[in-house]
Amino acid sequence: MRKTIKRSLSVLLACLMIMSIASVALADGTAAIVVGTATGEAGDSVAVDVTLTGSGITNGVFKVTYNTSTLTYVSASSLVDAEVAEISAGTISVAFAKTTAVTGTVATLNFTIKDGASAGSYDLTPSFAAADGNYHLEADGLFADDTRVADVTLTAGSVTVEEGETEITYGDLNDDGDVDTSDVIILLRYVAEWDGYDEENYNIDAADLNGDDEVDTSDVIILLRYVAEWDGYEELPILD
Ligand SMILES: [Ca+2]
Ligand SMILES: [Ca+2]
Repeated sequence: MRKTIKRSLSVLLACLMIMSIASVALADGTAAIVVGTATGEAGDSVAVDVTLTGSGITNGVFKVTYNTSTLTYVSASSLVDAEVAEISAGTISVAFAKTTAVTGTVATLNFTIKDGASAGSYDLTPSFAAADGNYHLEADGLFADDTRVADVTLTAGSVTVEEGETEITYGDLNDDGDVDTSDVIILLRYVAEWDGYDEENYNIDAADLNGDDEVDTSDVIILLRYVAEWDGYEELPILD
């Protein structure tokens, strides 16, 4: 049933596009398309609302572009049965047609933030190439006297990617997932200031095993005892 409705909507939209190319009447009205914002970390799902304001707008087609190296478009949900589709990598088309005026959230776009995405703010940009004919907002009824809205304000949104909390495995200086004698050797050499045994090559943040904000021989002793399975050294760090 829903499929049928969607298909009819597509046909209707196609007809409307042809009709609007044939006779373009510019309305005095104004409208705005605003893309919202969302925040998350790599791997998170985020949802961004696309809202429309304006008077008597019944149908339209516009695009939203996004950064494909940071986001993956997943799906869209819509309160107005808009047709939302990724028409090319990084470009989402939003089309809607109603017999009554549409205002508010036209679609909610769902993305996932790619693993390894760098922290920062990434724009979601609505575009509205009126000259192109396919992209337009119209007011005053679906079937007759459609008038194209001339003055559309577009406001970009964004997805802000935050730095994820990196979990520290205390004692694992070489980040191989194990805490063992190789980590003891690295820590000994770091404390003895051997060349190449530094923060650049090893996870020295994981080496402060007594929580005194220093990495020194007391931490070496704790790590040795942990690896040798001394009583009372079952879990790192050892804070007292
Ligand atoms: Ca290790
Ligand atoms: Ca320490």
